[in-house]
Amino acid sequence: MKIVTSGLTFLDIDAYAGCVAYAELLNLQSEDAIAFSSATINESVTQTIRSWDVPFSTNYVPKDDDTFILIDVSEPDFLEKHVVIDRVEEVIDHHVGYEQFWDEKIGAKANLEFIGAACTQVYESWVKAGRFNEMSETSARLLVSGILDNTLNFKAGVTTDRDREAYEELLKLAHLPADWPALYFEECEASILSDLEHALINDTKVMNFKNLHVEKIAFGQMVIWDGKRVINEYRDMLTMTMNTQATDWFVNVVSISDGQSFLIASGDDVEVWAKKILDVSFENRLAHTDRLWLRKEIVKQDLLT
Ligand SMILES: [Mn+2]
Repeated sequence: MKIVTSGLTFLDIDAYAGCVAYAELLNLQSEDAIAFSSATINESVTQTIRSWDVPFSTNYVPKDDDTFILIDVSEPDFLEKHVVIDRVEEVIDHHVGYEQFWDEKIGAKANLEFIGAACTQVYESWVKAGRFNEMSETSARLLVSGILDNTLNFKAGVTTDRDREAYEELLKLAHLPADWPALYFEECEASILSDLEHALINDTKVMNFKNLHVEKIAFGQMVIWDGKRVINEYRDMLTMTMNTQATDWFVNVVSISDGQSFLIASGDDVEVWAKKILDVSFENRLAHTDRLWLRKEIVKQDLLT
């Protein structure tokens, strides 16, 4: 069986949707495949989305002859815990850094491109297979939501025309309400704020950076509608939560409504690093940017600096 899966610690809507829609495509092509993850499904998969009838397995244990398809992840140390790396047959991801690793392992079956959403790549796989008109309404709805989320309603710098085209085409099959973007992001924010600590931990990665003078930091991200409100009302809780995760940490509060990121640094080393790569100034460990930055864009910026 082909196990379509993603990362180790948490699953966002881009990964969740991409796994479900790609497994559906494989099933249509008479392949034995399921979408599976044992990771925590985060708040970007809203209660509304969870109420849809989504074929997604959370308790399957892979067998010795299973193979794996990775969606929305390619970092070898960050894969779903059941994945056996030598039995990965395909990777579809939009994060940078491990192109050469996968090229050497699986060649052309590694589809690694820096675009807005892995869901866009999955949509394109359907088109390439000539089966797009057979996609279920549920998969189309999921992919629409994954693209919206990962491109931040097309305001994120990672957004490409391919993401916009995929979204427009998927909308035709999705039959969602016209105000779905606002409904989706408001529901995400309400869910995050109802359990801020948990949401932040679920979207925190321990990472190292070329330009950073400490070995590693915990990098938390929160994508919400109104960042100013969250900073004003919840900053102490953000700080306390990150202090439980690591000595050195960084939080990126992504504010969709006003197109900014609010950045919080744990101390001097992290502040110096962020200043250097993002050209921002901090006051009392807090900075804000004049555009939206996603964590994966900050990773890229670090590599380019
Ligand atoms: Mn993604």
